[in-house]
Amino acid sequence: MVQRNPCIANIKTAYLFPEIARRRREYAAAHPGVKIISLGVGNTTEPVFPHTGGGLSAGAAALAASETYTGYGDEQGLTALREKIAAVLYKGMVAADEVFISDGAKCDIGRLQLLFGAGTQAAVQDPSYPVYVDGSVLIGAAGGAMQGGAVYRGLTYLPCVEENNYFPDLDMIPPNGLVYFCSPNNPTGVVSDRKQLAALVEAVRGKGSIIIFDAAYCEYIRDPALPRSIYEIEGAKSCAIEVNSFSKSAGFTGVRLGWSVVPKDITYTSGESVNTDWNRICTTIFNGASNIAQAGGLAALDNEGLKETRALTDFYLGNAKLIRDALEHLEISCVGGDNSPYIWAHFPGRDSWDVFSEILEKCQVVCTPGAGFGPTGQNFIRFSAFGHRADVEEACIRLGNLK
Ligand code: PGU
Repeated sequence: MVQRNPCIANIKTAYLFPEIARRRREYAAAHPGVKIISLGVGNTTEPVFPHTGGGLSAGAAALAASETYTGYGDEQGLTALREKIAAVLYKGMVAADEVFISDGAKCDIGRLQLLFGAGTQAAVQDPSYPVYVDGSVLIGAAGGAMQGGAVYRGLTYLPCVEENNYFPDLDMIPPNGLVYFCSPNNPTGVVSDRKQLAALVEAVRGKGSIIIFDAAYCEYIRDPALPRSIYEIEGAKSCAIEVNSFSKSAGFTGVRLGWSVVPKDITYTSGESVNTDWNRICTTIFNGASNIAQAGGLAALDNEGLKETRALTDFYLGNAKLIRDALEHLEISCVGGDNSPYIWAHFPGRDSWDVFSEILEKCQVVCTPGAGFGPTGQNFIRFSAFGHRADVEEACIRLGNLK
């Protein structure tokens, strides 16, 4: 018999979103014929726009002709796409060989942890995208099993709550460790401003730590004063890795395309280059993103494609406004939804799984219980703005049943 990886035994039994899907199925089975609307998992619903879709089609067609067929590409991604991301999205703040194309931000968050391995101190915003926590536990970084509630021993939870404007106490960041930081934030929808991120970078540099900055929702930022990338902050190139994705900007959740920026300035305690190791990891256990997806990514970064990104994100932000207005009409206090596709709604004194069940039963709307994102999420519900407009409108009317 082969021994089970003890880190797997440490992890919570189910990943958050499959658990929500299970409860939805259970409800649907008990209530046949009822139309359930999902404002739960952040999954895109609208078709890829024509110019970007044309890139995907051309990528597929190229594979079907002998003159244009390509097999494996460079593990780090197409040079043209790395260059285009560096030039168009980062305006030259990062170099093409610091950009590594991936099959999505979630997969990269998992793989990046191989750079640091077991025993690494890790801090997460509380609440946060569960992959930072579960991924850390899987690799043994958190070093321990659950402590009770939703808390893992060995992980530092940085509460981000109304009282601190959803920005953590930087003194709590562990030295020589990792800090996962997401802005626009999943699940709160709050975006950190320039001053806050400058303080984060300064604190992290002072502690000899590294930020894993998740910018998956940066295309939802409408306020021009808010930073879209951590590299807009001075000093970040020596202490921050950024993960990003075409999922929510181009509707590529099912296509699978993302990237990580690993600056050459970042070194370990030993002085070795993190960028060189990331290159080694990518070439060893990743065989490159799909060439069809990358052809779509190139099109998404053309001027026409960028207009499509704006239109798609405008659409989901329109949904977010409807949801936020509906909740505020019910006098439910919330944040997010203006520069982000998530709304974080407060249900004081209530258990978030109970509120989840109440919303499912009274409104036939699926949402995400805040407790799934960490201990401070206990009295909150996350509403996702990803949905067809008519469904979102109907869901907003049904939320009136909560009165
Ligand atoms: N980073 C953040 C902050 C996310 O919220 C998500 C998706 C990803 C990365 C994943 O990006 P990919 O490039 O598509 O891999 N979060 C969604 C979907 C749930 C999930 O498990 O990824 C959500 O509902 O939170």
